[in-house]
Amino acid sequence: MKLIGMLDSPYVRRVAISLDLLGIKFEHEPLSVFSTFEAFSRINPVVKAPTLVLDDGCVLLDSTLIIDYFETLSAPASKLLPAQPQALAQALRTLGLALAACEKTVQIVYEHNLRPAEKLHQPWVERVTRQLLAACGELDKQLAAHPVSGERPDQAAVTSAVAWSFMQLMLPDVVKADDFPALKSHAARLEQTELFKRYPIA
Ligand SMILES: N[C@@H](CCC(=O)N[C@@H](CS)C(=O)NCC(=O)O)C(=O)O
Repeated sequence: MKLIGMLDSPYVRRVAISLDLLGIKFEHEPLSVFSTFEAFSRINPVVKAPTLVLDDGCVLLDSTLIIDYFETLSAPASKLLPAQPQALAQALRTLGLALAACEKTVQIVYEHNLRPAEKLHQPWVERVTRQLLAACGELDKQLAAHPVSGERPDQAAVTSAVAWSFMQLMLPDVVKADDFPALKSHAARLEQTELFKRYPIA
């Protein structure tokens, strides 16, 4: 089984860390959706990271769907999402906020890096920035109200930390670390673990 994509993508990184937590062995091929577009397209013509090639050749895409596939196959004690409905709803809310923050960060980065400067659409950047900061604010409150404890992080904990590190790598001047203390300390704690260090963001 092969995971395709670079670890500076929060989507690729959350899949790598989740597979590791679930005890799934995989090979990692760090192809870029930009600098190695052609090589990537030979594996997945849609060129989306992450792409996961199963042993039978089936090609999966989208981090949430890839993780869901392995979560479904996992024994109850190994799962990364809680089974109890109230706890599940809280975990999914955390995840939704973290994924929205990733999406908005990617949109801002692409707006700046992929468009010619004169084509940058400032009202769009402002709208997306507002959405990004709202997602971070809600996520910070969510983590403060539902702190993650224990040795083994769950899916919400992994994805929140991965999302935060991605935002700090890409947009530290937009998402100011000290404005989101719960998120900052949560990510700092997980980034120090051997698990996270095995999949460095850069
Ligand atoms: N919802 C998707 C988002 C994946 C995504 O947008 N990945 C970026 C890399 S961070 C990508 O493939 N960009 C290239 C493109 O969209 O053309 C997921 O969770 O996997």
